[in-house]
Amino acid sequence: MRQKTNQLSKNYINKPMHTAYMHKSRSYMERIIGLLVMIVVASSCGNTEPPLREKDGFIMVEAENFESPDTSDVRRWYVIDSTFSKNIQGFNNNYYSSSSKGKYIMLLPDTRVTHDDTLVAGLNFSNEPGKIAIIDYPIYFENPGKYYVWVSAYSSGTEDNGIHVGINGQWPESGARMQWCKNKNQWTWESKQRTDEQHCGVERQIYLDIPTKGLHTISFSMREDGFRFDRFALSKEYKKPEN
Ligand SMILES: [Ca+2]
Ligand SMILES: [Ca+2]
Repeated sequence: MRQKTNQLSKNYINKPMHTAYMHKSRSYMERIIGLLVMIVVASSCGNTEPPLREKDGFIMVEAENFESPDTSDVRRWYVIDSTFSKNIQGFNNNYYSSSSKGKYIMLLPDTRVTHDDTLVAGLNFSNEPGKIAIIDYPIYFENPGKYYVWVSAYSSGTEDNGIHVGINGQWPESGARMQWCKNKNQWTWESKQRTDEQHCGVERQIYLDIPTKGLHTISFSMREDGFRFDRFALSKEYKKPEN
């Protein structure tokens, strides 16, 4: 016992050995810290979804994979699937089973269902893009240029069939007033722009210009509440996406 105590005191007062121990200890701590940093970086990478990527002039995106910068708006996009059970005005049916991946999004509440319901600009209708219920989709583009925007929507009336699309916080005229008229009560791909002359929309007028190779944010905003949105596609060709 005495011998051990003596040995400990000897080590304690033996400066070169003590310094060596400190160096060894610091080196060990540095390795631990380095390891912890690697674990944190690895886990954060694991939690980060890789960005959506355009390929060969085409990309298709599930609408339910949106990012929402503002959930406090007068209208909100709700993800509708087999588990949705909220009681919100205007939601009285569920079309998830026929939607892609069993999910779609819907703008609720829906207070203007028929033409006789009161239109309140800024509440259940917005002819101005980028004002209400904006949702974002960051997408990496290999090939910049002009892309037609196609959206698969489910319209069951005359007041649930309009939406706007924009890019990087800008809302160009070529993304305003996407419109659906035909094929009610089924998921329908469309790429038409409503105009004063053509209420059912004009082909080839809904498009976005992707300015550079790299990451850009594609956004949608409300035109009419009650809009049901399953997925969208950006395509250099004006061609209806295949289901
Ligand atoms: Ca509506
Ligand atoms: Ca979907």
